[in-house]
Amino acid sequence: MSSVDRDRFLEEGYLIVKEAVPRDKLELVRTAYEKLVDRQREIWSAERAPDDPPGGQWETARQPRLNLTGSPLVDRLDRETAPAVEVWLEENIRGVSSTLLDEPTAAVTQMMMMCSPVRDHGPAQWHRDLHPIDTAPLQGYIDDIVEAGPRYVQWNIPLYDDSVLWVVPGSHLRFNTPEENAVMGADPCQPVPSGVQTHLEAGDGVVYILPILHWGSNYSTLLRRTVHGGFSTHTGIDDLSFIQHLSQQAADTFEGFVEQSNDMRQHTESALRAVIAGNGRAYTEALDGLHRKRGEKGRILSTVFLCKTALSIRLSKEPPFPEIPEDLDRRIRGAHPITLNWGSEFGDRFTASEAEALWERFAPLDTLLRTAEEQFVPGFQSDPMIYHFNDMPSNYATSDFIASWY
Ligand SMILES: O=C(O)CCC(=O)C(=O)O
Ligand SMILES: [Fe+2]
Repeated sequence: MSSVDRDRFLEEGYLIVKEAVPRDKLELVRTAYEKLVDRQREIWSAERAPDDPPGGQWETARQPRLNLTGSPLVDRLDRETAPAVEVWLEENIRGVSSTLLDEPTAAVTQMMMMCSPVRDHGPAQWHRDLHPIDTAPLQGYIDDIVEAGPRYVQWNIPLYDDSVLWVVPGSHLRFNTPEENAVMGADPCQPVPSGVQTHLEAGDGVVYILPILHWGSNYSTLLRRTVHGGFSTHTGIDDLSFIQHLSQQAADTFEGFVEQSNDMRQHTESALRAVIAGNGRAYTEALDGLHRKRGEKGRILSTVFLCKTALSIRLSKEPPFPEIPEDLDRRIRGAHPITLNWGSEFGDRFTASEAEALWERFAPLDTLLRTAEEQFVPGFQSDPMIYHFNDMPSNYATSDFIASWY
């Protein structure tokens, strides 16, 4: 494995890794992905809407994106295309991720590929991959990262030279500056002065910490085939039908990822049951099960994530309650395992009355996460909203959440 400067990664929020894909495997990986592009194009063409061009999304999307396991493409994986999956287990990708996460068994969360569009779409918008409405305010992430490092790391691994991505070094640990807000507020599709362009050679990777400000600077027709996804303590993949095509070792590794996720689901359920039972000690023990190395900052971030999980569980029961903004409703219905939202079936673990009791205990925290009036901060994956973008509830610790039950 390449030597990895974790301190620099934590400080700057990103790291370039040379030969993430070993040079002697690059051609094999390109061939596998190109076959998947062809298969995905067939799927998009068949799925196209009546008004779409013959190629469907391939022709209309700003950034056509393959999702290897979260779409019908999973059924089109086979021995020929297995290298597209197995590359995720390379030492310079998974091994490096383990070191950066300080987690011996880092799990692939999602496996995707970003492609160049058929016609020029120009620059996208600067953003953080963060939507606080259904996750947590930026300050919660910052404090958690400073305390014990990131819970999730994300990769771009171009199979052809790629200079599309820009980042703002260090922005994962702070709010936007007034200057950044002014520039992004005026036009989110232009360079910001604090930004740095990455220049990656084919097979190199850039790994970054999620709330970093970044920019897809040019979605032109220049050939782009950039592997994209991330690693965490558990995976978002639950359909393992594809592992039959992998080497035994790779198949075993993916089975391990799913076991890790099942454990995390169990810890999540235990934490929520402890809230229902009003057992503060069991609650903190369950949080320690989710992340043994994290302290109070980790616990309070997870508590905010669980507030959203509790809301999602409550909303899965009849009659749905409470009234929530449409954007929150849409997002909370989809699974988001890296923030402990396990999707709609997870609600089935709780009865309607448990869901109601659970939400009663989280509702005061939900109020603290809200703002008095709708407001907006540029650079998030969010429209104006009635939840805080940046600030966590002030002077509020896990002990205050527990104390609020009595
Ligand atoms: O195109 C890229 O490299 C960045 C993509 C991105 O930021 C996103 O889809 O969230
Ligand atoms: Fe992004």
